[in-house]
Amino acid sequence: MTTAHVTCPLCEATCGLTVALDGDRVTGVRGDAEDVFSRGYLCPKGASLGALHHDPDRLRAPLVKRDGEFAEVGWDEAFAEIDRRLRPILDDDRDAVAVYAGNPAAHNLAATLYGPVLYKAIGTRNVYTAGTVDQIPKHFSAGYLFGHGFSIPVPDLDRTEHLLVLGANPLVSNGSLMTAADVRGRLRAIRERGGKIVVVDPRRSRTARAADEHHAIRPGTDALLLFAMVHVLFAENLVAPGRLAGHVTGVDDVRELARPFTPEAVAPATGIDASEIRRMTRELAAAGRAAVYGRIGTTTQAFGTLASWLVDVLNVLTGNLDREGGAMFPLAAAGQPNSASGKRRPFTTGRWKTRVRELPEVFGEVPVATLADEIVTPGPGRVRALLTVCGNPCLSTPNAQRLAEALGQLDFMVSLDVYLNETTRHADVILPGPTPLERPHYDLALYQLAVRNVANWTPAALPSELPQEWQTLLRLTGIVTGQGPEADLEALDEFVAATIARRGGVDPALAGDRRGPERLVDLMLRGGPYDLTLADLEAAPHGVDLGPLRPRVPEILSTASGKIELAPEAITADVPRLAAELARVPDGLVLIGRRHLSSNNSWMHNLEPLVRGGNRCTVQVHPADADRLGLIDGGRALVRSRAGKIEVPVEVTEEVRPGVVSIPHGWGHDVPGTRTAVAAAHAGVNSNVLADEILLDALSGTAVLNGIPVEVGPAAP
Ligand SMILES: Nc1nc2c(c(=O)[nH]1)N[C@H]1C(S)=C(S)[C@@H](COP(=O)(O)OP(=O)(O)OC[C@H]3O[C@@H](n4cnc5c(=O)[nH]c(N)nc54)[C@H](O)[C@@H]3O)O[C@H]1N2
Ligand SMILES: Nc1nc2c(c(=O)[nH]1)N[C@H]1C(S)=C(S)[C@@H](COP(=O)(O)OP(=O)(O)OC[C@H]3O[C@@H](n4cnc5c(=O)[nH]c(N)nc54)[C@H](O)[C@@H]3O)O[C@H]1N2
Ligand code: SF4
Ligand SMILES: [Mo]
Repeated sequence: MTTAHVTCPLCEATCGLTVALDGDRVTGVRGDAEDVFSRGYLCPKGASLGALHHDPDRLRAPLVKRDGEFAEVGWDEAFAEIDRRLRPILDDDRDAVAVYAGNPAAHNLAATLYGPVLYKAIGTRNVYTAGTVDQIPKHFSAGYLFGHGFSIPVPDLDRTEHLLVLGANPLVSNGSLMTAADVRGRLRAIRERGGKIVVVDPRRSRTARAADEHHAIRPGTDALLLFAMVHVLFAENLVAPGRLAGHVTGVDDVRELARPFTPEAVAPATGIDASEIRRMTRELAAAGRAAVYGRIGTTTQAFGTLASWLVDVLNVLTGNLDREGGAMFPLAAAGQPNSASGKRRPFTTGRWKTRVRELPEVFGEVPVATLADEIVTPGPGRVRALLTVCGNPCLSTPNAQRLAEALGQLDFMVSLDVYLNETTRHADVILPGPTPLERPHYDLALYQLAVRNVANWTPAALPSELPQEWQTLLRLTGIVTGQGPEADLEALDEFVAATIARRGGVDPALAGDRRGPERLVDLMLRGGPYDLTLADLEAAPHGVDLGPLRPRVPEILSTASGKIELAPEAITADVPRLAAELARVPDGLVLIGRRHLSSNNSWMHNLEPLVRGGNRCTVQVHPADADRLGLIDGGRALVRSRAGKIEVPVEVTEEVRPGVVSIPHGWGHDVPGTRTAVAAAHAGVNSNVLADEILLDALSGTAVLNGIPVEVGPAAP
């Protein structure tokens, strides 16, 4: 019996886990009580790492499709097939090859480091990620406000006394754009020290139930509420940026922009009383240390960028940005933007536009909502090949049915994935990778959003029969750069290491014999702000605590002016569209999503321990709506939108507000040609058949996944 200490890579919380091993069998997974960040916390998903590792359906060899059937092949054969079929398309038009990188790519060290190398080598403008069904509005607003799309303030959970949460359910999601292992304990501690938690959410979520106060807002109207709060701050002389005053421009512009958004004006649309909005604002302003925090419910909606911007406008105007207990900028040990180069390249968006719908690029990518358009619309520049990396867009992106049909029109598709599932069944070649226990891990992306500065290195707990994904990604890089499947991977890796070393201002030779991600992380740590090396982290299996968040203004600011630019034109240009909402009388039902502690988007439903306990894929309907629509609890509903229709079991509950129905995403596993037996037996339905690819946040192109107009009625018997 041995034990291994690993950082869980399944969600953003980065819990430390202790894995008990008997040879190569996982016999148990516990929270690591000594982990400097998570202190023993774990959730059902982390506890299922062993089930994932041993899942018989998980792919253990490359698959190539021949005459419509997948066959297991050797790695050389798989790469030869890719070279043969992808090269002619690339030689003809680089943009004809699209990339879709999914959520686990951000939790996967190989994909984080070597994925972008490959995408750049392909040289396509058609880069799509799960970001445009997620957080791109926050990058957009952070980029313009602070100068870098990754300069995202996170609530200083451990010291705040007042937390205003909009559109997030961290007690279930375990936190997002807020890396906070054991968020449950951290939120409880806020209340134990006399602080207050206020939740704005159309659903009485688990977090709402645990809060002091819950406001059931109408979906998609957060920007109106937040603007009204800004209005009240100005109207009642509560604007107090404090230390930030000398570091902010645009405050007067914000005052003018907020003028029409009085509490009375926004009350009908938001469903929140004007007097409540005034009280919420006064309490926020009066709190010594407060943070406003918004997540999925505020980003994947019609005014995602405006809402994300206004969250930080409130933080700035109340003096809570960059203050202890407020919304602060983490300082990660590795990979922090700007840390060494110190160059100021003003943030910009729209450097290119998509071919069919002319949607602007943001943060180097374009909206996945238009991927199907790019495949099905003929003409020069049409997408003819697709590479997916850790993604399941057939379940996770809007008008999923149309996308699935579009994938059938591709000339070639490659997927890096651990399952043959709803998306990868469309691929011609599937390249599997090792499990989280078979690969090293360091949470490069998420430590940049952590509520406490920490660093934790995980060596591979078990050997893998499969190549590491960084090797697979480099081999693909060799292919797309014309060096063929036998390209010199050493030389390619040397090149990547030299680039990382230059960026960090360190000598690549310092990493000695290390290769692959080990070398890159070592170089990044050496170039980082704490003078750490990988050896330091290897000597600390429970992590290194680098202390609470510290103020970073003005050093963090990389805007053209060197200030926080509170009213950038690129954002305020969308305010008239929001103002038009004031006159709109809300009518009809709208659909929102929801998450469950035992789910992880679409892909962990093949693990028995996570799907036990009844069908979770139901449409939640308020009793008043159920009566009006003739729906009964346990019956079946037909839900339609412009994009499609699905049938789904009804759950009548007061958890959702009237006028709102909720269906979780990531289900619909009953399609033919997959190899996920457990998931197929717990299929559920695909809610993204209803999500409309036409409905986007205007600025960022992020899909509207919350607030989709729908009609609901009883399904035909
Ligand atoms: N309606 C609605 N839709 C949503 C959302 C919503 O709230 N409502 N949420 C959105 C959000 S926030 C996100 S992030 C997206 C997620 O969208 P996606 O990232 O497209 O979907 P996932 O379900 O995360 O699928 C991950 C895929 O990666 C594979 N995978 C897992 N681990 C590995 C690995 O180590 N290596 C490789 N190569 N593959 C791996 C899995 O088998 C699976 O196929 O969904 C979005 N869609
Ligand atoms: N257990 C579990 N954890 C996860 C995931 C998972 O699938 N399962 N997914 C991971 C991923 S990829 C992400 S991005 C994060 C997401 O992390 P969170 O954003 O915390 O996750 P959600 O549970 O989707 O919370 C969104 C909340 O917004 C509410 N909402 C919907 N529309 C609106 C609106 O218009 N306004 C407001 N104010 N609220 C609205 C919903 O009712 C819901 O409670 O979770 C991550 N963690
Ligand atoms: S909360 Fe997230 S990081 Fe922690 S055990 Fe669960 S899935 Fe893993
Ligand atoms: Mo996400």
